[in-house]
Amino acid sequence: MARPFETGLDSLFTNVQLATMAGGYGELRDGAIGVSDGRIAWIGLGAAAPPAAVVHDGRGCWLTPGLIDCHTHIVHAGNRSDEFEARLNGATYEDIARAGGGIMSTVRATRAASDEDLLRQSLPRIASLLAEGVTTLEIKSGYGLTIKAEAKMLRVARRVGQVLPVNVVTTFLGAHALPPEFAGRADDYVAHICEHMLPQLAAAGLVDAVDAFCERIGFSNAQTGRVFEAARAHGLPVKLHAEQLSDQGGAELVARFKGLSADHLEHLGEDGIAAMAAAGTVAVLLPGAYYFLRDTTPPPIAALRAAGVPMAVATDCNPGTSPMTSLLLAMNMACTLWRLTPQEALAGATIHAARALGRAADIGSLEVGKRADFALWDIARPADLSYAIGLNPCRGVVSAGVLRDPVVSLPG
Ligand code: DI6
Ligand code: FE
Repeated sequence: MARPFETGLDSLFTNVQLATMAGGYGELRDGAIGVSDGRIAWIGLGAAAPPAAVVHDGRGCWLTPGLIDCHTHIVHAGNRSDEFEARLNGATYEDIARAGGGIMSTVRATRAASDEDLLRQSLPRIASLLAEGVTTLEIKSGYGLTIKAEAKMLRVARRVGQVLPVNVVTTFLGAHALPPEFAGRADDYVAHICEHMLPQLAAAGLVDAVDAFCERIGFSNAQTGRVFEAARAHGLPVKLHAEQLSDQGGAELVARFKGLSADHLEHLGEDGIAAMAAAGTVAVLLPGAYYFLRDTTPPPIAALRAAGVPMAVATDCNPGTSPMTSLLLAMNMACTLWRLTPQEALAGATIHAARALGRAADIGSLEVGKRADFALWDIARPADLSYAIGLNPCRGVVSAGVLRDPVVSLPG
């Protein structure tokens, strides 16, 4: 069907204040942004805008790139409020993990759930993110730990992107914990990951990137390296849960593989920072886990900043260490707990998050040619997004050029 204005735009969002985040941060007052074929086709002053088939009045709202949550375990079954209580009564996260709870308790619940059940339990959490302007979401596996159950998690993650207006990026996290079937045989499990799990899941088109938990209660530096070699053999990018509870040299390892990101980083040292800076590996900051575990060692923010390492901010939404479904809250925590500036926090949830997913050419900033993913906010200044706690000022979301209400209705 011919469009009404063959030479014009499909749609124009006018009367908006743009925080473009192009090159880090940029503002354009009294701006407008035009969309054609789901892509940004024009950006400029409203007064100079070309004709469009549909014009949306932004009523003076701020318009930012759609937010990107670049690190989540949001597809999982069950919850662990019992462990939250146990920790409040004195147990530590590592005690609970060693006693067979922790990640393994979510593995049991996730293995037992059907595809439909897993989707149904995960959708309300995802809807909570979408209500705050999230347009791209990374979802990790890692609570299945068998080929069948990891495939189920990744299938459900892909399905999320079909039933809700969100762009989903999947990450295979088979090396999250040692499953009981391989108790005492971690090296055998790593071999199983490399020789069977990853090849089959990658062949099924379920894997966009590969991650591991490099930690005393996870996998060693050498074991993680083997997983990364396998990822490289399949042409898949890598990222890593690194230096969360102790310094395992994970950041240097993932940098050596030119990894997309090293995540958590509370115990990151100078060598890791230098390696990340040289490799262009993004630091993904996860203040929700730090807060929820009452950690007291902050990641070396000032040193990362000084070294020019891009910093992303994400929820780490998971039932054990960060049952958080608000990216705005993660931004606030990154500022209050770790002294990021609000501009850094916004870059962390947009352009740097895009880079942590290897998608910076396509999303994360308002630039001609990128996907038309925006969020519209009833705020006076962009810093308000990191400042308010518990207020959701999102007034509209545009996903691939299509305007929707922040609140999405769930299927079924
Ligand atoms: N680090 C984390 O914070 C999450 N996974 C990881 O490797 C925690 C996962 C959980 O406790 O369920
Ligand atoms: Fe995580």
